Amino acid sequence: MLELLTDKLSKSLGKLRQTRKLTEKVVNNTLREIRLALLEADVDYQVTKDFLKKVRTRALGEEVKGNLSPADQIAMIVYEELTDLLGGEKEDLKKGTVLFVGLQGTGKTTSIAKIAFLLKKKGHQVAVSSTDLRRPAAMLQLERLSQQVGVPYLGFEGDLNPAQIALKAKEEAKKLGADYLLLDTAGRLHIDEDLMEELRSIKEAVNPSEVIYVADAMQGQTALETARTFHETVGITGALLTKMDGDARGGLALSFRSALGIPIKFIGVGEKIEDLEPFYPDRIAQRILGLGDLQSLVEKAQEVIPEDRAQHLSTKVLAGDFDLEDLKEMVLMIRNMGPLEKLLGMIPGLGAQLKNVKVDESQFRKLIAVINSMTPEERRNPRIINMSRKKRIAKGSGTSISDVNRVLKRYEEMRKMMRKLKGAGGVPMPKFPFRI
Ligand SMILES: Nc1nc2c(ncn2[C@@H]2O[C@H](COP(=O)(O)OP(=O)(O)O)[C@@H](O)[C@H]2O)c(=O)[nH]1
Ligand SMILES: [Mg+2]
Repeated sequence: MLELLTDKLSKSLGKLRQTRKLTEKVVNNTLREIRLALLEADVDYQVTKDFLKKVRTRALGEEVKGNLSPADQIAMIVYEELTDLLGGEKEDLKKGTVLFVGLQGTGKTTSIAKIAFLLKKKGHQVAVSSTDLRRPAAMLQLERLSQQVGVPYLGFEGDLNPAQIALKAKEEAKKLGADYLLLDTAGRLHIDEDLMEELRSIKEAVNPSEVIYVADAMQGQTALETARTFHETVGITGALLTKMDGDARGGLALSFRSALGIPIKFIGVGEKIEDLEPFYPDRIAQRILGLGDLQSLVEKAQEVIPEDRAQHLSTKVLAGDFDLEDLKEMVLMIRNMGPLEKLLGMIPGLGAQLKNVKVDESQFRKLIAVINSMTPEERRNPRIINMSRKKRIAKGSGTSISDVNRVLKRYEEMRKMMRKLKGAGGVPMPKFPFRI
């Protein structure tokens, strides 16, 4: 997700590291590179133009904050403006009847199941229903998915039209005491008046709390025009971008809010039920700048490991105080969380390096073996690990001295990153580790 942009932006901001002063020339050069990166990532032309204008004004006009280097200063401005571009604050899904609309195959039905799963995990009462009468299999698909998630699917016998189904579902959901009714609708390959009329009638029947437009991120900018038509004819309150796992460019995610004034509420990052993330503009901006997404990682961790361990670990991590024992626990925990490539991208400083890197399981086994062969004292205080200790550890773990060195280096890099994170707490904004 967004790898292309991350790669280009962190390279161009990285070049500034040598610069002592933000002259107009330096700013212009950097902005030219950022412009190319954005356009290449398929970000809307006008959105790119407006964005750069804001960054430029601030870069040339603002006093340098605290003791930030020029590189950090620009990175901070780009970070803040990116966050703003992406929508600023995270927006929750309003309780009530939520209508999902969009073209066929964009991922509406799948996403409804994913959201039901997410909301249920948070303790909400969720029900789902479908008004998609066009394809016989469509309702069955949602019914099956709802069974998988464990939320009620509201289906009705008889000859009902989509608006009637929607209304009945709303009444039924109310009886069940559901906080959310997620309503699926039919799609089309292209926009047509029939579909718009159908969606309007459903909307009128149930007066939804939200109308979520589902778009396939891989379609890039063409999806903006389609979304605009949906917005003008049906009215949209939020967007869900699917298939972000496949789109390295991410132009739609960056353009959507600014071009249409509609917040993105979720992104789909895979085909499985758990492959959905709430959309946090600041965290996405951090990821785009190659700063990782520690917060999401910690949250994911909390889902799979006991609460007290999670608490312990995240406190230590965020306090910049963690040892090899913690590193081991973190790695073991990460392995229990799912596809490694996805998770490692969230670790600050690792995202950009991971491009095209296939995670090598054997490296992780080695890391665990090496740490296991250390004494408790060595794990707490790796500085005491001298050559003879390294030899012993390598022998004990069936690895080599260079493997031991690699583990210690990884640890040192992470510790530095964590320390910066802690240090960033002293600077008013932003609260993330600058890698540049
Ligand atoms: N890789 C990936 N595939 C997705 C995502 N969301 C949906 N899909 C796939 O897209 C296809 C169409 O999804 P579906 O929910 O049936 O689309 P609908 O016609 O809009 O209801 C299915 O094969 C889904 O598994 C996503 O975030 N990532
Ligand atoms: Mg469907």
